[in-house]
Amino acid sequence: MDAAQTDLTEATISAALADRGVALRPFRCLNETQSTNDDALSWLAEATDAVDGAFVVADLQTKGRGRLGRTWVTTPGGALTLTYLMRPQVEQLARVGMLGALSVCETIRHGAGAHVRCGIKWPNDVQINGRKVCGVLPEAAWDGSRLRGVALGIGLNVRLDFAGTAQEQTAVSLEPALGLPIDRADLLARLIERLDYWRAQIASTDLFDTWRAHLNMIGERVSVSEAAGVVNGVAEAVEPSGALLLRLDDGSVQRVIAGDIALG
Ligand code: BT5
Repeated sequence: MDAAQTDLTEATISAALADRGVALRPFRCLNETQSTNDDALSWLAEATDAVDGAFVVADLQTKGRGRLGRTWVTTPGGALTLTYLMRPQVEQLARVGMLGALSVCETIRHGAGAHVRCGIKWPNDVQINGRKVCGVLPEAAWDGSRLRGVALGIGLNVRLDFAGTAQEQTAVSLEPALGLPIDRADLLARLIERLDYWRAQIASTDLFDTWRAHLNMIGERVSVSEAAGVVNGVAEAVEPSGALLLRLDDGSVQRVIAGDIALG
């Protein structure tokens, strides 16, 4: 393994956080786990030191999930697989996914060359040059009607090779896209710095405005697959709630709360 590609261990993570001036906090670093979101949700239930900003990171995730029970693919050492814990207010829940995608986008953009077009595909995929480099999965934990906390899951491809896989045409990894070796502990520290920054701004209009400015399909003709089927139109705007406003061919506006968007 190259010197720039240190293992993810408690020691390398603590050192990277200190190097980047990021506050130390409780974190769990696992060699292998099923899903860091499950670990984070259990940690939230224990309630001991699962403070806002605590995180779980794993070198290998064997049952990573996406939205709607979809599978999230990783290989050992190939990705940053992270869940960041938050204890936001209920009315801030819609902001959690925005905060995750925006933090990843800014982490990637910082220091990347002009050939790297990094944007957010509504609602919260991070893409480089139109290919998915990161998926975000916020999952809330409730005690009856009281919000216990949120597990903000982030899967960021670092050096996964998608050749010959189902994601060959749609996914990308950071190292080939940037043309640079990436130290995952340092990448993690830079990402935590951005997550902390936007966590502190969760109620601000700046978070929504900056997320919106990073969206890459506004003004484009798109098709959106949602539970009720596929709708086509122009992605006209987004609301502070995160909903997408789609201008249909008959001139009416449809509000889409959740779905998968594609160009064309
Ligand atoms: C997501 O779902 O994009 C959210 C993914 C969240 C993963 C993180 S990893 C840490 C935490 N722990 C977990 O168990 N999950 C979170 P969705 O929008 O539903 O996208 C899933 C789809 O993306 C799949 O159906 C594939 O088509 C595609 N896909 C799977 N793995 C991929 C990868 N590594 N890179 C790019 N695309 C992928």
